Amino acid sequence: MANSVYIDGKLVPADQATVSVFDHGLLYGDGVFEGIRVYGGNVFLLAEHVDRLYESARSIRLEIPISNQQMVSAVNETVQANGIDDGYVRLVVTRGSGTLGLDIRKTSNPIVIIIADTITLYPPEIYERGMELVTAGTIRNHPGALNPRIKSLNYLNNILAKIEGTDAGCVEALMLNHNGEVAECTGDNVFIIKDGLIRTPSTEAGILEGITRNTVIDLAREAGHEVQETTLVQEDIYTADECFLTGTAAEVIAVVSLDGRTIGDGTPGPITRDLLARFEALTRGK
Ligand code: PXG
Repeated sequence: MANSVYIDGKLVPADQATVSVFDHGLLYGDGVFEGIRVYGGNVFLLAEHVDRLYESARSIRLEIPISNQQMVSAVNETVQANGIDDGYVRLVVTRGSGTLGLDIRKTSNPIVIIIADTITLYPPEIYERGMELVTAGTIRNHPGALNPRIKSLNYLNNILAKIEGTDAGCVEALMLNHNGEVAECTGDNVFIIKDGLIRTPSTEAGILEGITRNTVIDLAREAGHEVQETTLVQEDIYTADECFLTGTAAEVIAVVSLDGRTIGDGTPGPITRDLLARFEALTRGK
């Protein structure tokens, strides 16, 4: 466990880092968060994650009490204080405590929390053999209700889909949008490869615009691949040559079946493995 946690402007021992039961982050899921990787003591794409945090906050009309630059410094300070070399940062901003009731004007003092810890990964055999996926019956939030581009503390939509996945013996689940198109997984973006062309749902599908997704798109284009952001349906995944997921926790991971249907030859494909190698070279200097 982390030994010190940044909360409300200070680093405090982890067991003393507490929030009020009247915090609207707890009472209503009213707040935003980020999950960021640390590789070799460096916080990976910290500026991009902090920018996305401030954008999420702006979308829910939450004013973060410190500047973007102060946030960057506080994250680095917390990582150093915990001696994290390879690990994970959880950044949380809650609405702060207030009276019962939804009115944000009755809250005060948004709370900034930074936890720097180690990370639990999917088991190594899933990386070697590839992941099996099922499609969840729970559809991704309609962008007109709670836009998936906002990384809010309200993650029940994803949790309900994840339960369907784990009930089916999978570690992730595919989520469709309100139009029945492929959106994303519960905590990962999805890509397919067909006839050498790499395709991924566009942000219009109602997804979180993953930072790993954008990094992998750049890496793929640098390697000379064509990448299309487009509409995908389940059938495109069933008939793909390769499929993989991207995310801060998972990095790049092959998908070998969806709903019991084998994708390609049922093993992690060559382009997926090449992109994973490029991602590892970028993050670990391999
Ligand atoms: N879609 C959703 C819904 C996510 O929550 C991604 C895609 C991938 O985005 P990034 O930017 O990570 O490539 C996510 C990321 C956590 C945690 O603590 C959640 C995520 C990432 C890291 C930690 O639950 N979700």
